[in-house]
Amino acid sequence: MRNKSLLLKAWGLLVALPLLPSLVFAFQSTTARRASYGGLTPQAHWEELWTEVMWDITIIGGVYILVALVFFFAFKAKSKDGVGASPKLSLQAVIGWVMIPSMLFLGDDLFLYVKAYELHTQMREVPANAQEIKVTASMWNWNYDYGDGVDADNELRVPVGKPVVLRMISEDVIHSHYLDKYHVSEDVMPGRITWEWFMPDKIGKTVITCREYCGPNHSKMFGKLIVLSQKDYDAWMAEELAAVMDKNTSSQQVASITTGAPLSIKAVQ
Ligand SMILES: [Cu+2]
Repeated sequence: MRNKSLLLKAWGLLVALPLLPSLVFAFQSTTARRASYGGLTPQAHWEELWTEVMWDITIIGGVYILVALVFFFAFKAKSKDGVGASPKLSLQAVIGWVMIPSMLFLGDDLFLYVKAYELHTQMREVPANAQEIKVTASMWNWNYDYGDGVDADNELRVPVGKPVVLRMISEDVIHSHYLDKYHVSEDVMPGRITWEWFMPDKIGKTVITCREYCGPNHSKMFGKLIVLSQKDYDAWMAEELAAVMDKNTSSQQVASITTGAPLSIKAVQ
C-alpha cells in the first residue's frame, strides 16, 4: 500500500513536468519580452502566435495519429477469424495514459494563453507617438476626421511607419471597424468612444470592412486603407488643408454678404 502511494506520487510528479517548461516560458514571455514585445508590431505578433498555434496542433495531432496507428497494428487480430488483443492496463499505466497527454495539452494551452494575453495587452496600449484620427460610423459610411476641417468618407489615408490610433463613435447602431491586413477590429458604438491602433508598415491599399451586422446595407459598408509615403501623405494633407482654407474664405465672403442683410430687411419693414 505504501509503495503504491509512493508510486502514485512519482506519477504525479511526472505528469506535472510538462507544465514546468511552459511556466518558465510564460514567465520569460511576460517579463523579458513585455517591454518591447520583442520589437514586434501587433500585426507581426498576431501572425507569430497564429503560426505557433498551427505548429502546435499539427505536431500534437501528428503524434496522436502515429500512436493510434502503432496501436492499431500492434493489437489488431492476427488471423482472419481472430480477435484483437486488449491488454489489461495497470492503475499506473491508466493514470499515465490519461494524465500525460492531458498535461501536455494543458501546458501548451497555458503557454499560448500567456502569449495571447500579451498580444491583447499590446493591442490595448497605444504608443505615445500615435497619430489620432477620429472615426464616425453611420449606416453605411465611415467618416475619417483628421482635425483642422480635413475629413474623408470611406478612405483612410495614413503615412507609412507611424502608429495610428482611431478614436471611434457611431451615430446610429453598433458597427465594427475591421482592418483585415492588420488583424484589428473593434466595435463602434453610439454614446461610447472605442479605439484601435495599428502600425501601417507597408505602402499600398487594403480593405476596411464593417464586422458587425448593422442593417440591410452592412455588406456594402467597406472602405479603403491607403498607406502612403510620408512625402505623399504630406502633399495630400497640404492639398486638403488648402481646400478647407478656400472653403472657409468663400463662406466668410458669403457671411459678410449676409451681414449686409439688415438693410434689406429694414427696407421690407
Ligand atoms: Cu456596419
